[in-house]
Amino acid sequence: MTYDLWYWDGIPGRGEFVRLALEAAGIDYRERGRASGGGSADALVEDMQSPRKHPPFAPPYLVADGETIGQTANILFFLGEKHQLAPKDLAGRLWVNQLQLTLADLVAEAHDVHHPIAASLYYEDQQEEAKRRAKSFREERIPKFLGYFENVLKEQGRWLAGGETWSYADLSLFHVVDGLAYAFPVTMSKQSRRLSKVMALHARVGALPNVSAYLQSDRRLAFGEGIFRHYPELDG
Ligand SMILES: N[C@@H](CCC(=O)N[C@@H](CS)C(=O)NCC(=O)O)C(=O)O
Repeated sequence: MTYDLWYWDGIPGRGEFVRLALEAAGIDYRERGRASGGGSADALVEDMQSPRKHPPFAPPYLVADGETIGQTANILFFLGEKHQLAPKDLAGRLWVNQLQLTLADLVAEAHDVHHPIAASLYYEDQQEEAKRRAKSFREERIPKFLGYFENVLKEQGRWLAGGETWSYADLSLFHVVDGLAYAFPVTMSKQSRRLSKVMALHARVGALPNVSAYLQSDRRLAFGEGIFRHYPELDG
């Protein structure tokens, strides 16, 4: 079965967490909201409006065998179950979901740095608030979140859920580190010195053959106007 992934065209966005899991596991999927993937942005808007039993609130969502699954962490939970991208036991599955939800919190905060007042307003109209928000994000939140993942890796070893192989949470941490390094290069270059385990995991995920092939393909979109944005005045 080929999955349909629906997400906005032009940015990696939250769709990237799902895309990375599909790519790393070599699972067939179609990008239905992306022109180069055989879809279009118009198709996404239209599809969102079509009646369905379990409508998504926002993209990304995945259509699998007629079922629509929304919310990034929920989609990954589903893929984890179906394709063994997480431990088998309940405690391990909940642990990986917990890590994913923690990353989702971090992603939401990274977005709110450049849009602290409203997503519907231009950045320029909330730039002063963004600067204040960025200071606390840089100085308190990035160190707290990434320090947490560093400590988890100290306990677990090579992968966030322990064991010999990656889970979808490892892929997501990879993408968050990539996004933060793009948006906050100065901050991340300072932080990375105390994050040897996180940075090693980032390198390990990037070197997985399927991930590395994907990163070099035209399916991988560059950062830009999405969640992770680079405004030099917000970096430290
Ligand atoms: N909690 C959701 C957030 C989904 C979300 O915010 N999607 C964005 C794009 S990344 C969107 O299009 N939101 C529209 C809206 O919130 O109105 C998830 O993790 O999937």
